Amino acid sequence: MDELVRGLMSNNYLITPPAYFLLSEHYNKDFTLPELIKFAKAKGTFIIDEIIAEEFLEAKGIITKPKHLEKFMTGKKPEEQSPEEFEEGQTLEISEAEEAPAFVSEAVSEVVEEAEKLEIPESQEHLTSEIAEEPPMREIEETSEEAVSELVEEVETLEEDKEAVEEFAGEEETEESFETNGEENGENGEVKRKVIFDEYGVPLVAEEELPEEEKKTYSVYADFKVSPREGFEFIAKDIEADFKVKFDVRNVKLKPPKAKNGTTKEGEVIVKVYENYFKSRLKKMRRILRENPEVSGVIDIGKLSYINPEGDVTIIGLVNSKRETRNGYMFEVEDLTGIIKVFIGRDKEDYKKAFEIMPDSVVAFKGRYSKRGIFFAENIYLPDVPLYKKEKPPLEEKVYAVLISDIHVGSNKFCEKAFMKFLEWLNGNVNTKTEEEIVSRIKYMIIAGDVVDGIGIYPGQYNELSIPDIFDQYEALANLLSNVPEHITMFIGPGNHDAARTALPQPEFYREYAKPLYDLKNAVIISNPAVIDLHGREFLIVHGRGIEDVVSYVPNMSHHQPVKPMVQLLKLRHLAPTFGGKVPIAPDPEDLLVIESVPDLVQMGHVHVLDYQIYRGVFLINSATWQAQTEFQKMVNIVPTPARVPIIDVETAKLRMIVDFSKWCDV
Ligand code: D5M
Ligand code: FE
Ligand code: ZN
Repeated sequence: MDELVRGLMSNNYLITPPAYFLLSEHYNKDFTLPELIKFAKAKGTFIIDEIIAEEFLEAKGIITKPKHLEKFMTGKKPEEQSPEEFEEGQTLEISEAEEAPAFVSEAVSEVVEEAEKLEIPESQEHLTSEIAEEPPMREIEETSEEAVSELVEEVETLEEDKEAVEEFAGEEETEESFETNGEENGENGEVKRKVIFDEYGVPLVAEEELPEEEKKTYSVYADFKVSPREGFEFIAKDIEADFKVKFDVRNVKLKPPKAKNGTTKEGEVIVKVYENYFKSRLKKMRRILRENPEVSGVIDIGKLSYINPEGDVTIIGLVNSKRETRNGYMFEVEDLTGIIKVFIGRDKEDYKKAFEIMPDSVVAFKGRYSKRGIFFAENIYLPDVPLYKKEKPPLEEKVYAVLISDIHVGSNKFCEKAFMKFLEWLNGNVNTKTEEEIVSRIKYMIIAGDVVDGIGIYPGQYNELSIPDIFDQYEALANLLSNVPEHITMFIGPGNHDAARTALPQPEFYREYAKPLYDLKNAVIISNPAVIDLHGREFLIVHGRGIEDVVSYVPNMSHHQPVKPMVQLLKLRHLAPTFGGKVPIAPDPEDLLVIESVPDLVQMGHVHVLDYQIYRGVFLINSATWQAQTEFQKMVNIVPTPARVPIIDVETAKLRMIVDFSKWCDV
């Protein structure tokens, strides 16, 4: 075995083949093993993948520009950006990403040019004198002055950004942190390791220092078997199944942009990909917004200067940035024809809607264009859903669906006893007549992601795993789910803890890991997101990481009441609007996270709290979890509500009952 791989493995680190490819030629020449290990440890990972490898080589000064996307976009990985940092740098980063993500340095020189133009006092005078020539409308004059000082402020912010970028470019201080003192102190309760070198200088770990967890013995529930209660009548057996997977990411044919000729640079293709992604978002959202009769007289941003300045017009655009000012909110809005600053004053009726606009969402503004290049908005229209929903024809028979998510099998906080009780309940072990009626008519079960706890999801997670092997986690889950009565069809989609692509959308579970799930007779694997049609009712199933971004960008939103941010996403008709926020989004040529058709029900999980609400006839529900509070959640004050099972009446697509198994959740 190769020395680098062997050295890493003996220290309990793994390396992916692409990372190996990048690192192997420099190993022992430009860096040593302890340096690499120290770097990975500082990053909180024990898997050295391509991204870590590139960052490492960059920190060592071996390569200059990392190749992977996030770096290309912002100079930082999104996870490394705190929300505050993001807000500061947003104007620069997002507008670049949106239009055509050029290298940041180019952006900076543009910004400097813009700054130079704007910093000349005459230009300010020029603007004010123009205002004076306009009809003496006090309100406009004030706002315009405001806008000017806005721009000056902005220039200052951008100057700061420039400094930040320069700092980043010259960043080499990581170098210092590479002294090899031979001793590694664990953080987050990790096992302390002493690096010992063998005669060839390869670090080794002494047998007795291997983490005790390695010797964990655990059950994968192979002998947990429940059979349907004798004599129990399962009416659902005789109800004909009526389901279709209406939308699944895997069924969308995506056409990746091609390099024009053999000499096209990889970077150009990437730029094209982002361009296409945002074009697709704009196109889809325009269609949705135009369904709103109030959104009329829509004009391209590029044509604003041709119109009569007296009349009201509407623009639809993607919001590159948003900043609160003394008198209102200032946005930078873009469509395929141009970019414009949009201002809405505090005195406007729709001012409050400005809070709901997340970066990169698409909205409509109605108002007046001033020739100085600022659009003064009177109204804001979010894409939203229609006020009323058409009733669907009744069903002949009552039929129910069970919604769950975030089972987290493999976590030592997985409520296995409660989950087993739930499986017994599904098999007819009920307590009341109502429960009997319900169980007998359950025909579907939907599982919205985080079905296992996964491996290496966050630093220190290893210590909270009861099943420290991803294959065994899926095996264990499949063993449990094999006890779901066969007449119940299960729809199972991935979440951020699953073996699946991290970036949204997530097409499916990686088959080599989750094979036992694919092998379940009555399971249908779905993507995240997916739309399922049950008896003519549309269920939008999403794991729900987008909730995190709403909580960080929109005021008065919290993890404790996840349905509010869910409503917000529905109003924006997008499952994760903000690019470069907490949630990584894959720049597919088509934006598959747009909520294109209005669902009857939206199910999400992820935040582990049961919560539900009807919004304009759409039933939104967060289906909580089967995991009790973890150490991490304790630290950040996330209080889960495990083992509550919502039962949905398919006919109304609304809640029929919540069954509580939490008294068995005593982990
Ligand atoms: O997410 C469970 C809950 O924990 C959800 O509310 C998000 C929160 N969570 C998880 N990881 C993080 C980090 N790294 N920062 C902040 N909040 C987090 P789950 O996906 O099940 O882990
Ligand atoms: Fe989860
Ligand atoms: Zn999750």
